[in-house]
Amino acid sequence: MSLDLNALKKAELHIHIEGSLEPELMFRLAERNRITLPYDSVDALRKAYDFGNLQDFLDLYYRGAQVLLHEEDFYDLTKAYLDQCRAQNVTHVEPFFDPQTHTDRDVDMATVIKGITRALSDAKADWGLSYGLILCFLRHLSEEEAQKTLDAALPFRDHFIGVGLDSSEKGHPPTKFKRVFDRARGMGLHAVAHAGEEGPPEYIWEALDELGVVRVDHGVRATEDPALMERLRKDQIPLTVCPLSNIRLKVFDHMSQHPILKLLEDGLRVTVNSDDPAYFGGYMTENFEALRKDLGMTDDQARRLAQNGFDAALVPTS
Ligand code: ES4
Ligand code: ZN
Repeated sequence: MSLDLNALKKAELHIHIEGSLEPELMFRLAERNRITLPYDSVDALRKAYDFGNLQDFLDLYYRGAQVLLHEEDFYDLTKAYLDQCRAQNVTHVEPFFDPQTHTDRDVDMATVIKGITRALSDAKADWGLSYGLILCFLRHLSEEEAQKTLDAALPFRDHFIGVGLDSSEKGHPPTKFKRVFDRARGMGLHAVAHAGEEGPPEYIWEALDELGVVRVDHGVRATEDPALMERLRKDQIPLTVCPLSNIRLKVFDHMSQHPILKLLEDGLRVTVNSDDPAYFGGYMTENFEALRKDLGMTDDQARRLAQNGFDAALVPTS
């Protein structure tokens, strides 16, 4: 009998909470908030999830998030994700949220943060989840807008543990956000950033050396740069790799070409994550299952990948 990947205790370090919005909940919230979606049915919406690249996905992801208006909506979104975590033995999570996706639609920062954190703290009380929330800046917008976003979040400083950088990578290098990351780190926030998903290895160097990140989100294009591989290995910088995401967004043609096990066997601290599970075809267990099916991941490798998730956490895990 092989290892039960659902029963394996796991930690998730790369999940955009807005990316856990399942089509069924999107329709329910649209109805509750009297918003018309440009799709006739859940099935029609799911059929639209056929992406040529990251930008194709982001266009649908930002549109989907428009059904989120009230604190209760953010609570319901987060609760549904955490119910999945419980069912899949994901006992520690460090979710991202994208405040600008909401504040730019005149939804208050307080509404967003309170709804998300109430669901997280309920799960902690109900079943022992441990967590830390990470505020992400949208890199296709300006650094000035990122600074304003950090300002708006300051009344809720104790509700999040770090800052991240997401959205369209190409043409938006980490260096663009050096000053806001310096400021956030000065406030005791941890820094992480998406780098080397679609963007070049140079962006991973910049995230490390200019933004001071302690973890790299994706980072899979590091395989193109031997000196960078050595740096990541020597410093044991965690990579939050998202296998199903990388296939759905055509970073690699097929899972059999995914470098995650090569990275692991080269001694890098790699972790498995779902990224945007409602859009990419699965949560944590499905990501682990895909590695077994298409890459021949062994039980020992699965255990090491899962343990890396806990070792790479930014706050104490349960
Ligand atoms: C994202 Cl897969 C991915 N990459 C960059 N930004 C994102 N936001 C949500 N999912
Ligand atoms: Zn991501």
